[in-house]
Amino acid sequence: MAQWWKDRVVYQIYPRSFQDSNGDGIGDIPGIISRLEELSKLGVGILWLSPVYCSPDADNGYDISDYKDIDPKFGTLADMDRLFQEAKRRDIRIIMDLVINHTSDEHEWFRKSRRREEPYANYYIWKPAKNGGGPPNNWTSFFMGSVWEWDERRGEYYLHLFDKKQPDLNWRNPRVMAEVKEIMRFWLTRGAAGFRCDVINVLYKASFADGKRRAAVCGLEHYKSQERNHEILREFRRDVLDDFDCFTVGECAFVDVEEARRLCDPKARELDMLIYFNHLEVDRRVARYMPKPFSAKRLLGVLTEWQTELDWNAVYLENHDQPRIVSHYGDDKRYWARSAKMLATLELTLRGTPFIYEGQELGMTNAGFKSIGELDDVESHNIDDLMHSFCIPKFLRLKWILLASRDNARTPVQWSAEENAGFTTGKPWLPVTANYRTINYAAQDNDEDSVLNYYRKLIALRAGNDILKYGAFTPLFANRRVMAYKRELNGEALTVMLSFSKQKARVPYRGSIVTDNYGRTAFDGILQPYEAVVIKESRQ
Ligand code: ISL
Ligand code: CA
Repeated sequence: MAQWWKDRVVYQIYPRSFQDSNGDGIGDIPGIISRLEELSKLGVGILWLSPVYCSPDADNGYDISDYKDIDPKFGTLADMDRLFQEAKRRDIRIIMDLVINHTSDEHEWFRKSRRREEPYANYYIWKPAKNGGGPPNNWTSFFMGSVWEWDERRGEYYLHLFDKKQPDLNWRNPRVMAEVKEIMRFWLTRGAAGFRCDVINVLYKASFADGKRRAAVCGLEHYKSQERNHEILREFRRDVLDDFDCFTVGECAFVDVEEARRLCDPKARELDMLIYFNHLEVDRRVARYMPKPFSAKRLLGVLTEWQTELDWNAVYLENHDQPRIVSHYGDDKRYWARSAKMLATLELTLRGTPFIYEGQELGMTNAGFKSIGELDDVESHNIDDLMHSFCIPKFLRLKWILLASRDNARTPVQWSAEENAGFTTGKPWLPVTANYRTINYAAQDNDEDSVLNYYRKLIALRAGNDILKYGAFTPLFANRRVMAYKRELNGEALTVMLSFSKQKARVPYRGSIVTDNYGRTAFDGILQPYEAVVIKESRQ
């Protein structure tokens, strides 16, 4: 069924790195408003804002201390209202980040919970020490180490799946449910068009027994996608979301297709679509920190499973937690522009709602960090400590972490060749990537052949093409370096061929060109390095 959130392309803004308006080195809401024209020109119809709520920034806003106010570094509620209005004028809708697995330890609820002050005493997951002072179980955090932190004041441990400054809410407490519903209503009434729901499949902890040892995240089986978690999502729909014209996209940790089918079942409507990770991990061993060689065949395998098993899903190649795609599956040196455009073709010819991350449309690259000291991200530092404790040598730790660090995607958007890439007149909170003098918006805006204009062209192509939006997906062929697939609707088909390699490759398909990143007008069956070709099948 057609829906506005299927027709449109989403653009993710990481507010602190998007555009600074007042010279403090931190991007802000007035900065976003000042760039709406550029976003409109790109052709995006929905913005997802990473958290802009009050936060002490232990995890850059994913630790919220007040859900109903804007952090002063980003602006005011009045600025946010103006952003909703200005975006609406350009027919752009906005979804907010809903982070409800945990809050900040500086949230008023937690400060009171710590003191056992009612009604907050049971808003979080508190447990007494076990066997003479030890933690309640062996679970490990997504950010390394135990999930349990001892609280002197309360004389109990509290649970945190992420940083110790991100205590998990207690989803057994009906008051927590009521609070969150009110928060959702607050933003939907102000103008939000839905939510990106942070780690939404781990809310409900069904038991606190020890976890299986040797799991990447120990304890997962006790809280991932529990029955009650599904119910909670249905309750959000019934009691809140159904009253508004909105959609949800849930970020789901360690999710597989089977679980995803259930979460996105159009009948149950727990989520409208979800964010999974497997397609970005085909060249990784343990989650994303240990590399192994890339294979286009493996990538097509993962994509095929997700494209065919779910009726609809989110499609993305970058976000604020992942390295830049051109540095990951592309080539950020000789074939930088070619490979950035090839990856654009991949994203915009799959079935689903495309999510483009700020700077992706410019082909922004990894940051080129040289030392751990340059990194801001809490996860990078924790993983470094953990690898250190396993005696992994420094040169390897450095190589792996600098390549995969979440900060690679968090450097400021490169708007121009001016100082600090036109992002700020002050000192940016995270340094601008050195290549901003050549890779930037101003240089690409009027260059017909630029990565930016290629994105504009493909977004427009998708908007006017029902095969690309709603056609069925069928894999055709893949090897280590190239892949081909087909999109088909009402007897019409488009074939997409992509090269992930510096070598030429022969493919067995022919037809008239719909789009191509080499600008050619006829296809001879040979893919050039990092070429992307979309053809309309010739009927022979
Ligand atoms: O589980 C993962 C991979 O399968 C992790 O990547 C996990 O889903 C991810 O770390 C969760 O990310 C989200 O919540 C975090 C926050 O730090 C991230 O920025 C956010 O996107 C805690 O709120
Ligand atoms: Ca600012």
